[in-house]
Amino acid sequence: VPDSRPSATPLGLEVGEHFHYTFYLWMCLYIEDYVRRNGCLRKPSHGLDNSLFHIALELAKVLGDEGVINFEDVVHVIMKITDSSGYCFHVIFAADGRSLPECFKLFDLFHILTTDHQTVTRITKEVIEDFAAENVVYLELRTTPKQNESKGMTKLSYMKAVINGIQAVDTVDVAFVTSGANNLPLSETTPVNCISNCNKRKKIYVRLLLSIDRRETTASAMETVKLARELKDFGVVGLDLSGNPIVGEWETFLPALKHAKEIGLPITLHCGEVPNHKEIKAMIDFCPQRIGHACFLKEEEWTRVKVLRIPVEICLTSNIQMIEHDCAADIYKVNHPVALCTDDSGLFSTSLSNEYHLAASTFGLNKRDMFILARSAIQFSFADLEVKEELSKIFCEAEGTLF
Ligand code: 6MZ
Repeated sequence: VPDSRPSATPLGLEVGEHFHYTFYLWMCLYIEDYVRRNGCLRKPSHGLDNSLFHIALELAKVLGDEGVINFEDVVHVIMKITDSSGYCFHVIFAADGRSLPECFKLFDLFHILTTDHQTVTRITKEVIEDFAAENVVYLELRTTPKQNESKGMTKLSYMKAVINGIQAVDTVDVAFVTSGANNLPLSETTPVNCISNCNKRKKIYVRLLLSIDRRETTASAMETVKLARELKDFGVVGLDLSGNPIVGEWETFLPALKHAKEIGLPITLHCGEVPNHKEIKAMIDFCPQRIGHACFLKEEEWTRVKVLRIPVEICLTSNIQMIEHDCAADIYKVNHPVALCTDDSGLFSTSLSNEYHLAASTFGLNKRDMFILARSAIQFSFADLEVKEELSKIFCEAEGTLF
């Protein structure tokens, strides 16, 4: 599928000018690989894969209409593997055994399909509604502010789109903005303390972490830290370092992360997703408020994490499927501070309930153990004291009805 159009790289991603060819090709390769390993396509076990499929299709259609991609090529791939019995495109998004490079290719695809203001707003809204539908009461949502000249997008306008998405949620009450919002550079956004249509609805606290992608430069990382500070009153409570763990050097992000520390922004680091022990050591020395994944820590590195009591974000599905490593069992057993997280619930075809289900079966937890696990995460959240107290009250009330 030769691409005669000019460079179509809305995010400056590494896909280059032949991206629609790449897009087509690796989707096919993935399907073939899947079929080779599993002998067949399989039906989705739940709705998630399918909805992701529909959204991907829908977004591809919009990009097709705009001439950014050739929609027919994408549809062709989709239709080719859709038969009358309902086997469908979900196979591309079924996370079974997807390797680390494959996952990051998929992230790149999602960025191509999703990075315009309108879509960012929509996805933010839907993600919150999905989590709230599972009775999640506090959501720390992380996202990478992106600059995309072809869409007139700056990191700030990207964040405006995210905030608009939070404010657009209408199926649940969202407790979001804290205070002082009027002085911030988001004049079009109407700050609210609680978006509420009626009294007896579900309520979810939403806070944001701004991610620095490991592909970024020092200056770009610094820009994200400054943005996080500016948006402190818009629910931004901290920073995250993420992205492909084999890309980028710790030293590139260190100045920005140090600055974040100096101005009092909590930090979580994706740490030890690959056995890069020089980096793992430097990350632990940095003493972040939390680390995520922590799959390839050596005994002595673990000892330091435990001594420093650095809480660990556990993403069971993501770790087992992407990193092919069960990192969590030991940490849980030694009573180290942990929080169960989903990673990207769409990409990993999971939900928080599913992660708790997995934790229960992996660690042999009963209902009370799971309750304690969920409640203990309150103290590791980056929310302010007031929110933590509110959350503790919610758990206290729930405890009375559950046990
Ligand atoms: C490393 C991860 C990740 O850009 O849509 N991200 N980085 N490891 C992981 N799991 C093993 N899961 C997600 O958020 C998606 C971005 O989050 C990072 C990736 O950089 C991905 O591009 P946005 O906000």
